[in-house]
Order: sequence, then C-alpha cells, then structure tokens
Amino acid sequence: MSLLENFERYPLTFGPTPVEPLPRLSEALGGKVEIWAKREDCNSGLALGGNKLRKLEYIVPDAIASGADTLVSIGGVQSNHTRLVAATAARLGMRCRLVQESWVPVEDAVYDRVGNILLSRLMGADSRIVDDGFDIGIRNSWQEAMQEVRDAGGVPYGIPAGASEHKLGGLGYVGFAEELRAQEAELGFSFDYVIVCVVTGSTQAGMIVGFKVDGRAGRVIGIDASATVDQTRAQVTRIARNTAALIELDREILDEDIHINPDYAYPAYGVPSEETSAAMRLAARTEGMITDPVYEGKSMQGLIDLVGKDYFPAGARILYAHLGGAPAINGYANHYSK
Ligand code: 5PA
Repeated sequence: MSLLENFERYPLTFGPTPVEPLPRLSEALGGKVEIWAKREDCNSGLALGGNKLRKLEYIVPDAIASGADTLVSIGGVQSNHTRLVAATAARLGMRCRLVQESWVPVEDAVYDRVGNILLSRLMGADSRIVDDGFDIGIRNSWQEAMQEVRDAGGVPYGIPAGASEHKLGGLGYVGFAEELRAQEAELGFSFDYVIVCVVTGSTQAGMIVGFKVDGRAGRVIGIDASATVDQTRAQVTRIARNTAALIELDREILDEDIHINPDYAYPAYGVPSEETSAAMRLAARTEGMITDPVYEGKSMQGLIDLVGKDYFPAGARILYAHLGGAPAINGYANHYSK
C-alpha cells in the first residue's frame, strides 16, 4: 500500500529514475564501499529535469483546482527550481512569474544570461531579478509578485523557494523512498546510506518520512549547501513533521531522524570551494557524471570526504541521490575554463 495513495499526482516525469552503480568512482575512492547513484537529474523531458519535478507532481493538481492561470515562484538567479516551475507552467498552458534573487556573489560576466535563467526566459517566464540576498524563507518579493499578478487581473498560484514550505512540498520525496524500495527488491539488496544535498529542505524531509517506515530515516545524510544550516535544519524538521502528519504516518519524526552535515557548504552558498571543484572533476572524469558547483558538487564533495575518513563501514552500499542542477555550471565558466 502506498503512503501517497490519497494524494493526486500530475505526471511530469518519465517514471521511476534509474539506479546505477558508479564502479570507477568507487574504485577511485579505495574500493572499500560501493557507490551507486539514483538519477533524479534524468527524470523528465521537461527542461532538463531535476528534483523539483517530483515535488511539483503533487502540487500541480492543487494549482489546477485553484483556478490559477499564473504560477509564481522564487529562487536565485541560477535557480533550478524556477526553471522547472517555468517548464511546468509551459506544459500546463499557464503563465509564469519568477522572482530571481541575487543569492550568489557574481563573478562571471554571463551569470545572469546563461544556464537556468536562459532556459526560463526561453520558456516564456516573466523572470525578474531583484537585489535581495540568500534566504530560504518566505519572502516579501514573492508575495508582492503575486499581488502584481492579481492587480493585472490574473489568478496567481504561489510556489515558495524550492517548493519546500508548501503543504504538499514534501510528498514527492516520500515517493522517492517508496520507489527505491521497489527497486531494491529487484536488485536483491538495500542501500545502507543515502547522500542528498539539502538547502530548502523538502527533498530530504520527504525522504526522511518515506524511509522512516523501514527504519532508515537516520541513514539519509543531508549535505548542507545553504551555509545557513540552522535555518535549513529547522526547515527540514518542520517539513518532515508536517508531511508525516499529512500522510497520517503512525510514527513520530524524532530529532535523531534528521541528519545534516554542515561541513561542505563553505565558503558560501553558490560558491564552490577548491574541494567542491575537485569532487566535480572526479565524478566527471571517472563516470562522465556532471554535477554543479552549487548543490550536487557539494554533496559529491561530502560523499568523497566521508568515504576518505572511513565514516562508512567497509562493504557499505551508498546511494548518491543526484538531484540535477547541471545547467547552472554555465554561469561558472571562469572556474572551469582550464
Ligand atoms: C536543489 C535546490 P532542497 O531545496 O529540496 O533542499 O534541494 C536542494 C537542491 N540539488 C539540491 C539541486 C540541483 C537543487 O536545485 N534548489 C533550489 C533552487 O532554487 O533551485 C531550491 C533552492
């Protein structure tokens, strides 16, 4: 029986995402553990795909039922989330209004013209850059954008940053856990750990709820990329508990179910360290797997460092949840020109 059977889902993805071994990366890290990836980055034909689509599948039915004609959302200039809201609006035949905050100290001349924002513009979104800095919370600029849509005679439907602080935002990654359990049954083994990048929180929160039922909530290791980890941890906790209540889970989400490692977010949100870039190169050069400097490069960095420190017991099977994000790399040409 699915934990999500009472919730309507509007398909935006191809279906279950592939789970594949990463043998050359495992070998490069000493061969003591087995590293696999679940490829959320390849989950859809919509605008290059990514984790947000799993969340949006449970939000779209509510948006349609509300009678909205415009999706309104928010993120950084190179937000993957806003790109996928723009794609969803296009698919639904709705308009899209995006607030793009200045979350990252920009070093690259083309940062606001390439990658995610280019794709959002191509898909017809009304994308406007504002000066506000990084913050994962509910923002005035987003509420103002909704009011502007109303003033112009439209009917807005608001989707907060990362689709996280939305009542249905945690459901998609509950589904990830259920999907993985079915894949594990076919593979004939279960993963010991899941590594996942965390910023606005509903990806990890959904996983925590979904894995709570088989005792693995605490084996979901969030690698913080926000560099404001207290706010992220509080948001993950809140979303996990709200999601558990929403699906009427018969277990309580405990503090020890929430495992977030803050060690790899330095020097700042959206800025790769030398170690982040080295991790991105290693994944690319061993497996041809592309990660980005904002999110997945940091969770890859955390995975590599934790394996090197023997954090995982020998023989452990570790699943790296690849959540997408590659388009942003185009805004970082100065880091990767050699
Ligand atoms: C993002 C988020 P959560 O926000 O659900 O914690 O997910 C973190 C994350 N990997 C991990 C990728 C590729 C992501 O895009 N991106 C945000 C965006 O605006 O794109 C919400 C911040």
